[in-house]
Amino acid sequence: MTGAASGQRGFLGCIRALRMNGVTLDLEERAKVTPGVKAGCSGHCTSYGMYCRNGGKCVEKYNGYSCDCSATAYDGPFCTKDIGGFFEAGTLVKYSFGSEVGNVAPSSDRDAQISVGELTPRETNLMREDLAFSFSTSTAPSMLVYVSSHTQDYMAVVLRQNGTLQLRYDLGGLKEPFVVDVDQRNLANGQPHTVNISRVERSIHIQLDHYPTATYSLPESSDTEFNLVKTLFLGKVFGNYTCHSLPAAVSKPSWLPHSLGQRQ
Ligand SMILES: [Ca+2]
Repeated sequence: MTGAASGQRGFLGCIRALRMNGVTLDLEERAKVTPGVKAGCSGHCTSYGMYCRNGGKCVEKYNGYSCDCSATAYDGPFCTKDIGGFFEAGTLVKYSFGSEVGNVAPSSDRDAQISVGELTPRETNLMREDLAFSFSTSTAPSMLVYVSSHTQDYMAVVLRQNGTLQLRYDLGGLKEPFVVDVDQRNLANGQPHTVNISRVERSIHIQLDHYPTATYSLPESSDTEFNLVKTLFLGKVFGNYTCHSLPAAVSKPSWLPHSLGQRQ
């Protein structure tokens, strides 16, 4: 049953299977004779919800529906419009978490800084992260995402020299960062690729494009907390006096010096 009593902001949605004191009340009969209430629980989303794409949520409206794209990386009436940025070589975008709010990065680089501090507590210690993005490039090695912290903890997603995807986690406790070489596909082929990474404590799930999700586990000795998350970089790591731009940085095994976290 859809609809609402006219003249006031009431319930919008469907009520079904109404019972009181063990008696089923005939809602459909009553709906037919009540203005604004229709029999059946179809609504608009049942018929048209599939037009909300990319995980957009169909929202019932009084005279139709709309797509809520807020939990997706898309925009537009049907969540089909890509929200993305084209990066020229050496450029970066950074999102600062927590205490970096309002700070402006040195302007020597063409970079954009967007503060998302309001979204996270001032001191952010994460037991879990979810990260999803799409990219296309013909250039490898490249740094896709790097998340720094006020500690030595970091995570990074890079394309290696041969175009394969690599995930690096250092949450402390390990001599070397935990490295996952996702698979042998060359992703620097100009085609769009989708990456989904989620970590819950030691357990890491990575899904690449439509391939099955692969699961990895941080070693026992690894810390499970991503402490004092600071900045998310796309495209390049940027410090006050040093630019850890690619490709040089990625091609070295120790491309992220441990002191980097403190320096930027
Ligand atoms: Ca840690």
